[in-house]
Amino acid sequence: MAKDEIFKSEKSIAEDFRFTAQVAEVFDDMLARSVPNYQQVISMSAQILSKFLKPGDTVYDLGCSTGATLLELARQLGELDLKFCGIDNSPAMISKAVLKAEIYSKKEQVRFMEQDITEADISGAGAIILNYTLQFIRPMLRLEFLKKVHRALKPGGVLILSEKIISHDPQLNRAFIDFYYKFKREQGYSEIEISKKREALENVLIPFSSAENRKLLKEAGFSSIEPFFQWFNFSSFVAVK
Ligand code: GEK
Repeated sequence: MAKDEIFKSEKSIAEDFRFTAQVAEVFDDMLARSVPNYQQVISMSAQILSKFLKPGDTVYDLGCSTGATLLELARQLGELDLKFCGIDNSPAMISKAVLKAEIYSKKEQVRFMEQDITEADISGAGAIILNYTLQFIRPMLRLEFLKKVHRALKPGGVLILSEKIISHDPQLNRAFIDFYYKFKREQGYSEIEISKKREALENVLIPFSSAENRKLLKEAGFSSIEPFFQWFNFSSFVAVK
């Protein structure tokens, strides 16, 4: 796996973060070292999906990046006869995802589409995964988008939503961010890399609080909503239609 050294160079220019070919190349390493408990959330999601899905159901992953989540879900839920579809608007991410599906011989079961998730046709979904991606959708558009996600699910279908979150309590917010930067240092990122990435994401990744995300899900129409995992400033919800 290529190592993420995007923000290592002293002279890398300050600009807003974008999902370019350079980022896609190192993205699996970036996620593994930047999202705490990434694999655990996927395995917990697989357990939830195995309870709610029926043979023939389709699982959509919106903002699928290089397909890591769907390919792992296809592996863990192999005996359930499910179909998987990943959607992302970064051409470089989708090319990587398609290549990985080929390498793991999963092309029949797992397909990938380059498209904007706010425009994609995802109707009739058994489950929708939206991991660390709603945070990149403009806040004003989030409710409308989640309503579309709700409409697209079959009755009884599930949404898995994972996000970076904030706390409106300044003391706890600061503490959780400090714990997160400690995690990143332990993953081998330097202070410079951490602060450059933070700057690049400043106007691009806009996190809500756990309560705000729950409220959005409720307003979008979901009846049962529960957080199933939280690590300081990262949280995952399951919501049932
Ligand atoms: C994972 N879920 O492995 N339409 C389509 N794709 C989008 C849009 C949009 N409007 N906005 C952002 N993206 C993955 C990780 S990464 C999270 C998701 C992160 C895509 C963008 O191209 C990128 O691949 C993904 O959303 C966000 O669990 O980088 O922090």
